[in-house]
Amino acid sequence: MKSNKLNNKVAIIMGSQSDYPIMKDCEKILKLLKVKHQTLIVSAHRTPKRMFRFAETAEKNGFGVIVSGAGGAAHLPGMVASLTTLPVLGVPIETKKLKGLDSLLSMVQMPKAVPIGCLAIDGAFNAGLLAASIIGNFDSKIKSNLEKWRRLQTQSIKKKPKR
Ligand code: RP5
Repeated sequence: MKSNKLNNKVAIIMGSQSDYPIMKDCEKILKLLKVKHQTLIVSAHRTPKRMFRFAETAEKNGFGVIVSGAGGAAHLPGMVASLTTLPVLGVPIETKKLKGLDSLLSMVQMPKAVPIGCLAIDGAFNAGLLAASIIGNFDSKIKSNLEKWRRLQTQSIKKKPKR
């Protein structure tokens, strides 16, 4: 699928409303870095048709990266990745029974041929940073926002611990 405009938007999708308290960290950093984004609930098993529509039109709709949170048998990022060649970053959400190990393994063990990038359990903030870094490859404003954020972070680290 060809897109003529600059695909500089990030889609933040999640399988359930219950993922939002974690996924809002991704919104937070994208907002700070002034990366355009849109947040949606898209479930692979509860709203499969919505997932298909979303994934198949994501590129045409100006998205350059998809960040997908999901918990348990976390198939959402892999399913979405199977329907688009946009980079998909998975955020395994911590679960009650298995502490998110289920979500992590579901994502990180994606079989050969359709990859996704997998962040840490509940790593939505880093997913946002990585998404900004990808967008920054072709959007110099975002790259410089990210560089500034990194500089400030470095400056904020004290040399000695507080006693
Ligand atoms: C997954 O099931 C979602 O991504 C969520 O992490 C998990 C539990 O969903 P709820 O039962 O809280 O809606 O699809």
